Amino acid sequence: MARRSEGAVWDRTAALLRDPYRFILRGCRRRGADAFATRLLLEPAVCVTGPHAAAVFQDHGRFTRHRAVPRRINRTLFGRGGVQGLDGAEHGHRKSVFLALMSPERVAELTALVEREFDCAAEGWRGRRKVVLYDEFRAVLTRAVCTWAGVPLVTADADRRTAQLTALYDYAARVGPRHWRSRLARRAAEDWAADVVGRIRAGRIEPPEDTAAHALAWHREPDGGLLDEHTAAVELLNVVRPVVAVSVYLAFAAHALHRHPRWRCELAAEAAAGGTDEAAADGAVPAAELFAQEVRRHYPFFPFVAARARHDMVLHGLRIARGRRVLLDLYGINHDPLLWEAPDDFRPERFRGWRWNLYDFVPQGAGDPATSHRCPGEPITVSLIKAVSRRLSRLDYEVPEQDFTVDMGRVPALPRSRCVIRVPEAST
Ligand code: MYR
Repeated sequence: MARRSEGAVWDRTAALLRDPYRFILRGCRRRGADAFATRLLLEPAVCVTGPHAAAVFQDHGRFTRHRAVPRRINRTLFGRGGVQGLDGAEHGHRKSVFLALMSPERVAELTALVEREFDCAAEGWRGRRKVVLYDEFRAVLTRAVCTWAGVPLVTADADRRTAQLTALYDYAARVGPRHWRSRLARRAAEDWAADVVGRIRAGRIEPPEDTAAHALAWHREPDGGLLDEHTAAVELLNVVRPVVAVSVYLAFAAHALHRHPRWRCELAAEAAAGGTDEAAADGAVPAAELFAQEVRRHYPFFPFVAARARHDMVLHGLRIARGRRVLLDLYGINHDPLLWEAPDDFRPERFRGWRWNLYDFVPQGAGDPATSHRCPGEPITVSLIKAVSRRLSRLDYEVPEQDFTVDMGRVPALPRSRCVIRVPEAST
């Protein structure tokens, strides 16, 4: 029998903000259910977890993304008019541009750019008293992704753009002055991206055809018209910003290499042997691949995603009214003991022989990336974690005393120290 969904009275926004990654899983466990009704942002809401809910959530006939994401997140992280808020055929058409930009060849080109920037940055780390890896990764990724995406970036502007792109995702879920910094950063970043789009359309710059800047400047909507300049800018940032946000995963990769030195040795040995991404002749998956996937499963990134019910429905025995905001737990699915053995342990070997499923390993969203809102950039994330982890594993560095605990009270979560290393002057 369906339970009523309107029972919750107290607003739980403060509890969600205190523990954003575990709020849904804990709420479900407390009730012994995979769904519960609550109240968030002063309106009734439903939280769901599990692969079944993840699959249902992707049905454009049952859920819409329209007005699903709170306004403050749209005004910072995503921007207005972007692909995240579209549904059905309109979403599929826009999403196809992003997928085309992320072919294996293009992912390899971005990886090579990141490796070059990493090597260049690492040269400058020698003898420095303190190297904060998360900050270094953000700068490396900004420079690489701008080149890759066809977005001109002069050296003098690199730090400012890195800070702006970071503020879009790093402060999006904050309240107070940080949130307003994120909003200001969005305005500045959109102006910057719109200027790039305008210059391309005016023939003043000509980035290669396979770049995001070119593709989005000339992308045609189903009605045959170009995107308006603002929307093209928002979508260009939807390519550039998430790549900079991969720095969060890279910081976690550094964290894992420190906490699990056996994997540092495995990766270093693989890199020394000229490790490639190809599975070995015997079908063995490279250690770097196992490691990268476990970094994405184990560490927190996106806590949950949001949609609104298109009509009244029952999900996991809970009645959900039309228009109700529904949050799908991502972190919880990746830590569900029914799906993962010892889910809180870091065990890359669990991915050996892993049978891929679109709904039970969901670090960057669930479902088929072509038809759902799952991030199309997962191959980029995996490739960059592998490349940087291999390089880090071979770098000669010391790890000074620091607070390595992961701050789960912020979104995105990060190691409190941001991962500090020291590279000796005469390292090899
Ligand atoms: C990106 O730039 O798209 C990836 C950034 C991921 C980390 C930021 C996560 C903020 C999530 C807010 C959750 C609100 C969802 C309704």
